[in-house]
Amino acid sequence: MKKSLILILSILFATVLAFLFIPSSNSYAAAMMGGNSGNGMMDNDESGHMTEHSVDLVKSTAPEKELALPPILKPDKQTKNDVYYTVTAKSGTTDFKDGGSTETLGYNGTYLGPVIKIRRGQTVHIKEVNDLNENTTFHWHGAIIDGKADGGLHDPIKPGKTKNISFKVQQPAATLWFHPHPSGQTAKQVYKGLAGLIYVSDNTSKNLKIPKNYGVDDFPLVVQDRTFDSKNQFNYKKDYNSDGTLGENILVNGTLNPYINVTTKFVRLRLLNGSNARNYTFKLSNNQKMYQIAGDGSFLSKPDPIKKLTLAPAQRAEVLVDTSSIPDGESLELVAGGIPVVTLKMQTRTDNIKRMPKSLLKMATAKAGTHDVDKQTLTLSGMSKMVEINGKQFNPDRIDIHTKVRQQQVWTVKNKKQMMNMSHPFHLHGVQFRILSINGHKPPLNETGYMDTVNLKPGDSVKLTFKFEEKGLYMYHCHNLEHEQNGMMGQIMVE
Ligand SMILES: [Cu+2]
Repeated sequence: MKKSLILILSILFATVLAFLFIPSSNSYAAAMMGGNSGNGMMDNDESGHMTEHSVDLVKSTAPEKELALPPILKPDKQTKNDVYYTVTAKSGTTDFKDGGSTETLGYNGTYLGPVIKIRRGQTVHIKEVNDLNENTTFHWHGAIIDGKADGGLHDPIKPGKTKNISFKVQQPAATLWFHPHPSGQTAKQVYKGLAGLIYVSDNTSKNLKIPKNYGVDDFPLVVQDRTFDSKNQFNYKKDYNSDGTLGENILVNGTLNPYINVTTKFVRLRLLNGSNARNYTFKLSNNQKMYQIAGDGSFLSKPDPIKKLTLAPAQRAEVLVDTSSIPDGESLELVAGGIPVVTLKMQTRTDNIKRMPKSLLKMATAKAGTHDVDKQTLTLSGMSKMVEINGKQFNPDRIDIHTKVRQQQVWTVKNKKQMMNMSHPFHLHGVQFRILSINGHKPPLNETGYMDTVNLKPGDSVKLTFKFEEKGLYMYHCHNLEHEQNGMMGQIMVE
């Protein structure tokens, strides 16, 4: 009797242990395999190869919650042509789910940051405050901005210190973002919550008949993947992977299992892939088309009807969803890799716009200049801690490229095909570029606008053209933040 009880108890104990440890040992094993690529890409059709280093997204079991909306940042002061803001990086705690608060970082809050609204032609003054206990920088991702204000790793702001920057907005309407870029700490600080949105407006965005009522028919979606440890913490050290840190839960604007009440026929979703390393392929659950209207740095020339949309880390896209075929009371999900990202719940809806605009932004086809062009070829290669550009790891004391302001540039960026290979999102600071070609072919419509991050699949060769409108030192790098930190980065001096 006593022996059999002990036997039953030990079987129970072993089962409980197995349940407790299998998930973490799996992700540990997956992380340790390192390597191969796809990088947590859920849609294998996008990466074209299987991944060993993967942490699968899981469907949230958290109770559904209305999507959190980042506050619109109130200016400290505003005149006809100038606007003044204060942005403070700080630490705090955030309640994401039952079981305790999570230690996080945020701008002017505890997780993520506010939306900063700026207008073309305006001069923006930002007071950057570091209330963290370590160095940080404020990088204005996608902004055409002086190298000194760009927030690269040469300009760390020490704990308790402040930096003031100013820049004139000289780019078209777009959804940009900001995040830290300090040496060695970027990936961890972003993972813990430092990221915010910038909405650039201009006459085109003002005049277009598209949804633009914030939080009513125009929603930001900052999509991130995070793992909560047993104490509900983001344990960056434990989750770290040298080929990109992945999490199993999708957070949208910091909300787990979010929904939106849809009260209009058309909904505008401004997507930012704010993850360290995961790619997402977004679709609607009923497989209907979305209409992409904007990419990283501008509207497209016209809406692009698409059934799916892949965004690599740092990339943005704006899509319009036509909900007219969905009855009141039903819902539609935006999904990625079969996992719900956000649920759109249909209420009684008003016709906020009658129809999709036929055209959006007048834009000439991107062309490479024929003479007086600075040409560069950058080859991304390697994996894990040995990631390189043109065979070199990043060196802060080395300027890789020298060029002149307003010089026409044509860069060929290649992702070298290797045995173990990954996709790399290539990001260039201080400019918005146009894609001339991808593997010798014209880019698809949704990559014909202005962009600052282009995703290169293994073997891809992408030709870009742009000019630096401002002077200074700028970084270019893989936006898989662990790759960036491990050396897949270079710098260009613009004089
Ligand atoms: Cu990379």
